[in-house]
Amino acid sequence: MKLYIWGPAPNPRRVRMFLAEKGLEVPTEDVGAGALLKREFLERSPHRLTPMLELDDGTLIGEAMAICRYFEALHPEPPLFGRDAKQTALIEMWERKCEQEGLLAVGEVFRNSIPAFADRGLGGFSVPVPQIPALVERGKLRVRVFFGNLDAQLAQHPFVAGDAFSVADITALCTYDFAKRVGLAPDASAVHVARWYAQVAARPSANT
Ligand SMILES: N[C@@H](CCC(=O)N[C@@H](CS)C(=O)NCC(=O)O)C(=O)O
Repeated sequence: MKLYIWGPAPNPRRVRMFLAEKGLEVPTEDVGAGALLKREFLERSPHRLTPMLELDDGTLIGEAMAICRYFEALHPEPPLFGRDAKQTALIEMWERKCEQEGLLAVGEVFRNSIPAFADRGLGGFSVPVPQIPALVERGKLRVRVFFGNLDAQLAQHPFVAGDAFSVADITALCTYDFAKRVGLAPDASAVHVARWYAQVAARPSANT
């Protein structure tokens, strides 16, 4: 088994944090080469994205949450996708919100503004995808709204999806740190996000 990652990129980091929370060690290879992925990896990977998990029988599993679910099924403790129907649904809802409204919004800013990603406005494409500067401002607006919604949720709950740490916190933390990298950390009024961040960033898994 091998996990393919790309340096500090947020999607592979979601899996690395998940594995650390589970106390699992999986052989890992960084297939990044600066702002590019190594040719050997791209030739073998149909979706051209990290993370990618390769099983011993050659099966390739992409998508961070699909990989996490694979390990959750094999190692259910501690549960990071919930224990009962209600928890599972809330975690699924918040994880998806954090990914779609948070992580993808930061990605929109990052991919459309960083010079090293010129002609790579979207990841996973083998053909040039131009950057669209107008998406940078829209992405910033989306990130601001996301952190506002997250703050309202964290005003009511200790963790993103309720009373327990879950994959929703992992995606939210990776989103927060990715946002910091592009100067989009929440402003000082997001006091509940700040309280939550101080707590989850201190977990050993956040050092991945
Ligand atoms: N939906 C995918 C997104 C994966 C993704 O966007 N990975 C980025 C790193 S964060 C990547 O490998 N991009 C390759 C590229 O830009 O060429 C997941 O959840 O794993």
